[in-house]
Amino acid sequence: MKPTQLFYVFLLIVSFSCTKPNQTRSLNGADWQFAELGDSNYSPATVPGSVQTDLLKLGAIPNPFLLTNEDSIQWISKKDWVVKKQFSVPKRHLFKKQHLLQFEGLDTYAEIFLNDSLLKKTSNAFRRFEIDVSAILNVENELKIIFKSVEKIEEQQASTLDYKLPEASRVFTRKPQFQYGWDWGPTIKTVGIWRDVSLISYDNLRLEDVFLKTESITDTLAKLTAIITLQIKTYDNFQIEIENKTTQEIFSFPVKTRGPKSEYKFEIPIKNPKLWWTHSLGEPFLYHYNIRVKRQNTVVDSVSKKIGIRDIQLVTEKDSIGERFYFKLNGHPVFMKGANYIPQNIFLPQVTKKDREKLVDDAVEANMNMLRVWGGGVYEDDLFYDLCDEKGILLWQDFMFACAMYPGDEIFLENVKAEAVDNVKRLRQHPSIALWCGNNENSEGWYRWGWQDGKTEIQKEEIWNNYKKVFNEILPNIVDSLQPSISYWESSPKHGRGDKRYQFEGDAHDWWVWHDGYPFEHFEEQVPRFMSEFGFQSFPSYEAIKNFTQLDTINLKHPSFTTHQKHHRGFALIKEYMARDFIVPSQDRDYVYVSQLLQAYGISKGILAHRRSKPHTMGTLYWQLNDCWPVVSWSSIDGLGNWKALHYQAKRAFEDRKIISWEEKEHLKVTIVDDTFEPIQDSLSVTLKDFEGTILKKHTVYNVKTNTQRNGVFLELLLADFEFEPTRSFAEITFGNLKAIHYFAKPKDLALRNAPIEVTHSKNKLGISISLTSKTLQKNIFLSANEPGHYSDNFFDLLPGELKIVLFIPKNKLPLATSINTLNRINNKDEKDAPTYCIFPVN
Ligand code: BMA
Repeated sequence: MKPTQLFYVFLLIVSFSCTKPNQTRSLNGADWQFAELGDSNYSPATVPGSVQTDLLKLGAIPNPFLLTNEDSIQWISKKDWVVKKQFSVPKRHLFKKQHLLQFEGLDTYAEIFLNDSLLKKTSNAFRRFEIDVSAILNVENELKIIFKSVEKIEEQQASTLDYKLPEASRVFTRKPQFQYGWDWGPTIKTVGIWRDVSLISYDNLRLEDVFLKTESITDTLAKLTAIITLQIKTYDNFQIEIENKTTQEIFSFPVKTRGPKSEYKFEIPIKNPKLWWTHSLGEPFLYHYNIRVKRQNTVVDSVSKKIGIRDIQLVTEKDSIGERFYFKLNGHPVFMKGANYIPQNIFLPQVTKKDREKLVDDAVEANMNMLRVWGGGVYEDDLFYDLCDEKGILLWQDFMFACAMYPGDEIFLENVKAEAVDNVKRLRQHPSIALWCGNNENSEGWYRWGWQDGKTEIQKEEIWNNYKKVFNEILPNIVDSLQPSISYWESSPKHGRGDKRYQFEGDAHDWWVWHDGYPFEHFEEQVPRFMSEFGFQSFPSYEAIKNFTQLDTINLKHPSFTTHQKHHRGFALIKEYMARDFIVPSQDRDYVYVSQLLQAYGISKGILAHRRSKPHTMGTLYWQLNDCWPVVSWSSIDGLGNWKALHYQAKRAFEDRKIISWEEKEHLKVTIVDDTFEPIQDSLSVTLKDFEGTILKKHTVYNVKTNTQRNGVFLELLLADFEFEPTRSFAEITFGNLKAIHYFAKPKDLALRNAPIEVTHSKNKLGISISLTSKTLQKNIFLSANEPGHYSDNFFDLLPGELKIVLFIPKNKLPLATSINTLNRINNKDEKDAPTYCIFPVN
């Protein structure tokens, strides 16, 4: 034996006899390479990433977010691609007994090779794969993944059926469905390694999964079971330590390992538990845990968890009119306020931690307590759920199926099963998860969208049976076995808008407004038990428009709008609705502004109608919170992260205590919705004023007490008793420090006056503080700077004599002079008039 060989034998003995911690090495990075299959010229690639973003970085394709470039990159998903990396493993790691390659996300039809051995073929971008590579791992390695074109495979799969599945071939591929084109998103079918890749090496055992399951909660005790799954190589005695870092308690359990994969259960109590609440109702309190496996006093493997103790239930009991639909958090019914969330970028790995934090903060700031992770997107990254846990946002989590009927062959069903297990296991620890929902609009589509036309009875039966297998068997069974404390809901909405039960049972989507052209007032009629979708489009910010048109000015005739407005009737509908309620401006810049006011006007009408129907209605989630690129869409935050008028308006409409007024049978009616746990008492006043602030009449009701469970009419005035001109007056309604404005005419009919706004400013640490005042009512003042940034308030009404202070927080360091535009020409028929324009020198 040579001395070097002797050395290795020695090392081997050392490594076998003592205990070393497990190793996880990230294989992410910019040191990957990619090429079209068959091409020997490789170019640099980044993981996580996609072939599209690598090509973009190389300058080989134009930026698909700009102009009409989206069309020119469609060839990419028609090809097969290779992504590879050389990596070395230090000898001391190679000695470990077990080596696993772990892929968190492969998009999508992948063939994985290590050192030229085919390890596995995969076909699901939503799954995590672990492959044992112990037998073939070397010091020097090449990991190679071939991605097959989704289009070729889908074509082949479609040809095995004697009917066409609605809506498109995307149903055969388990990858984000919105990437096949949506009415707010581009068609970009990404290809590549979209989540982390790592190499896990161990000797004795590995913590595969830890779930700290809450069994029961009382004021004095939360009973938890720690369910710990170990992958075991060495059968031996171990110690499992569960440390509650928050209470500084350590629970220690001896374990004698059994089979190669075993589940262990331990009881771990929390005395006098502090509950997790949404940010609006309390503190989203989290307990911090460390779970360690020890052998001979060495920590072999460990994991940290943050958990929330809370009880969340979906209540769907029958009542006299149908079936209720509301969430109970820690025993209290909670009215849900929020929006539908879609992926933040079509190139999913491009979403940064900062982007994620900002969006969840934006939801919290707008007084939302629930987001719906919509089924056409993705099961989001862990960080998104961590943020919702920390910031107190509940999540309605769809499984990733949307607007289609899916196949039901054995391979597909097995694939779906594995995907659901992976994701429910990954997400079940998050206190933010409130519901698992099977799909978005699949059953509504089947019954209402003509999908059954032209199909034989046998074909229809087969398609519907396949639907039932996934959404009535596989998914509910998995939720029930892995996260039994959370409800499963088959499909959103429960009934389509053609169904009589729409208003009385389950959740609903109101697309009478927009798709069917109904006026916004429709939101106030047929109010359902829980509105999980309703929406209206607007243009994005000037910044976003200038970005994709690549112009310095706003030009709505620019050809890039052919790809940046995805709804075939989108522009016509915006114009039609605008003409109903607003004066349609002729200048493009003003049109963009009024389109946002229109969206905010319509959607807040809906929100307030739903809120004042509490407890008949117990939730309102508008469509949609955000965008995945810069586009004209239903979002309240555009693709560059800018708040549209709707987001500011939603913030006002979602306030926990809110005065809501409406007109009914010649009366002005007022309620105060109170979503807190603490009713308050005060005087409720309605002051009628003209646009110059002259008081025409005041009416006060004393000792009004809010009701946190249900709403009632607190004040009712016969309008005929007032002498006023509806187009020249408004009512200022106050209750303690709450305030609301009621207009008696549509925005287009208000006789607004052109009067100056006095604007002063000062610079402070955070940005620019802008003070505004005017002698006359100024409706919907829109502040816009030539610098990107955020405003503490915007698109607001300035009452006569009121002093309003707005903080502008710039995204970047401010240049020497910043110009801020105050635009409020919503009723200015004289288009030539220039809006107020101020240049603010910064120094
Ligand atoms: C809803 C959503 C999406 C769509 C939106 C606007 O039904 O589920 O499918 O983008 O309508 O049309």
